[in-house]
Amino acid sequence: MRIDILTLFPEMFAPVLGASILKRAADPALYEKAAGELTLEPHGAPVAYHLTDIRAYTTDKHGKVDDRPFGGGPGMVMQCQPVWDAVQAVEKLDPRKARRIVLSPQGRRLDQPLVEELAGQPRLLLIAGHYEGFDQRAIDALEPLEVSIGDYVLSGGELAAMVLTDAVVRLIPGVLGDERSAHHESFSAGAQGLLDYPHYTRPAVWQGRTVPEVLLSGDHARIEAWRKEQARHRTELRRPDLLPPPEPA
Ligand code: 6GU
Repeated sequence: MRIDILTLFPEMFAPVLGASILKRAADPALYEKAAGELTLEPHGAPVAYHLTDIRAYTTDKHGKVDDRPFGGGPGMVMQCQPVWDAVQAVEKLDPRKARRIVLSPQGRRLDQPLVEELAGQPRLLLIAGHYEGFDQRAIDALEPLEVSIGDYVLSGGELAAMVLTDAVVRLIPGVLGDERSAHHESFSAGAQGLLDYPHYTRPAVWQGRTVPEVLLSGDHARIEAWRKEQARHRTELRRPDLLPPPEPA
């Protein structure tokens, strides 16, 4: 998958895309043996990131990309020209049609089904706005999917773009070492929409706290049943909204 990110703050992304799973996903050295079994980008990794500074596309001689809102009010609005021209230029860099996404608190709330759908796309183009957001005419002309990451307000779409990128990239084949890890976690189809069960590792006793006996038993059927029960119990307690509605009497 190619992921284009358009932003006024490309420097925000380097530390996040340059660490852990997001870094591994774009490192061709890790996929030399896997060629043939996986879909790889031209440089040889499952994912390619491409960052674009929207300001580089403004035709304003002072580099301006925003202006005061018509009708008055606080804050600044990002103008149509820089973002439109940036999208046109970036889309030409690759023949694959990009799924355009604007990160916005007015968007569709991101959830795991949407993440899974996006993970199946060959190319995403993420547009992060700042200030009070984009001139509505830019949104109308671009016809993007607008996506929010939750009901709270961020200063800009950049952190939301990183959250979306992380959630999507870890589902791309080859990115996680063990394909089962993604499948069983909270909210994935493999966990049937339940929260995850609790995890334990060595030592078996820490500050007087023990590990549930069943996990040391070696009885894999019992372990699986215990984990299922824990997941259901936790979900009931913490997130009853995730459980299927009870059958009407
Ligand atoms: Cl995508 N952008 C901003 N500015 N705030 C948000 C958001 C996005 N999602 C939740 N809050």
